[in-house]
Amino acid sequence: MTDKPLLRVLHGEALWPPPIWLMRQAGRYLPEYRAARAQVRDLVVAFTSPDLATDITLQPIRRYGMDAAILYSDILILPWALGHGLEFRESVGPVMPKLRDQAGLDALEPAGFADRVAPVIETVRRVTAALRDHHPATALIGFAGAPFTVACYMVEGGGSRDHAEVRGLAYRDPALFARLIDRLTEATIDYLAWQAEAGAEALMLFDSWAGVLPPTLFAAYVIDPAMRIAAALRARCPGIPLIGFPRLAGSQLAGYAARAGLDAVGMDTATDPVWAATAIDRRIALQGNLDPLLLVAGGQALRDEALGLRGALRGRPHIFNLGHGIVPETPTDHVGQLVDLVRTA
Ligand code: 1CP
Repeated sequence: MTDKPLLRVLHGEALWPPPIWLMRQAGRYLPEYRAARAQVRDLVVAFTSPDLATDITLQPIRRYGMDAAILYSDILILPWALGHGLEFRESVGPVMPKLRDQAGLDALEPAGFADRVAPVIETVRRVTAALRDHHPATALIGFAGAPFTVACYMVEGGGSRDHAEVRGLAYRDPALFARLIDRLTEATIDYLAWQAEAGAEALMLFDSWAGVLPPTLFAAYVIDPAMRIAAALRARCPGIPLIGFPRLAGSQLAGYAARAGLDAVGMDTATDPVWAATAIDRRIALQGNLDPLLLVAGGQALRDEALGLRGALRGRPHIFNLGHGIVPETPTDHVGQLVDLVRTA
């Protein structure tokens, strides 16, 4: 068994104080991250350079000693590795070809997938070794985008405000959309299993756009793929804890938690943790959900809300985190203050 606090909570223990890590903890708010990124402008290159990605993954651990490191990569590396083009444009975001028909699906190249993700798996190996030698209480979280969220970017050709194209395709051609989700589900299972085999100690599925779907599509494209991924990983990597984050799911978070077969679910900023604590079985750990903007504001508001959140979930398995990623404007001092505050008995 493990002594790492994050893993103990994922195995169902309620710890006081709770373990803490923060989504996007390796990112632009850190001066050392901006310095590392200045050397490699192309983000895809940064995500697939094991030396650089290992260093960036460890930056917040060196500075703050978080309970988890999260692999420095991106959810869009999976479609990129399936041969779907990807470019991160400065101040635009990700740009990809638009997958809208069978020809787009046929153009994917699953045969090259393992080779293209090999540098990411090498990063997992290196981070695992570095944590073992230098940060033995910190656990490594591997991750992937959930199939629906990855499909959003592939169908829209990048980020989107209303996700009209992806929902339109799901209604217009459900068979094609289901085939796309299937292909992504299969690739996600392999990708997460490879990360676990290389040393990742927990795996997280980011479904950032789950909340744009009505209940029928949510069941088919969010809950179903999560169930299939969880079942396959249970068979291939017994014992590895799984975290799901269907962002903006609202009350659908309860059904997701009940059916997906995961060890923990993430709460987004809008979720009431007291509601989640009653709506979700106690055997499923809750992760979240401080407003990232409080970490920008700092001061009394940050203290009150952080301690309120921590106290509200006392006695049940809870991993302290934000409700979404750290924003670049966040002062580095505030992050250190939050970690200290959450860890004060
Ligand atoms: O240097 C930079 O400009 C990098 C910005 C950045 C970073 C730090 C991007 C571009 N991706 C990442 C890393 C990243 N992305 C991680 C690493 C670990 C960490 O948390 O520290 C993770 C887990 C992600 C996941 C991710 N990427 C999600 C899911 C979580 C979420 O934020 O909702 C999503 C939606 C993306 C897509 C993405 N990556 C980057 C951009 C600009 C975008 C588009 C966002 C959008 O559509 O609004």
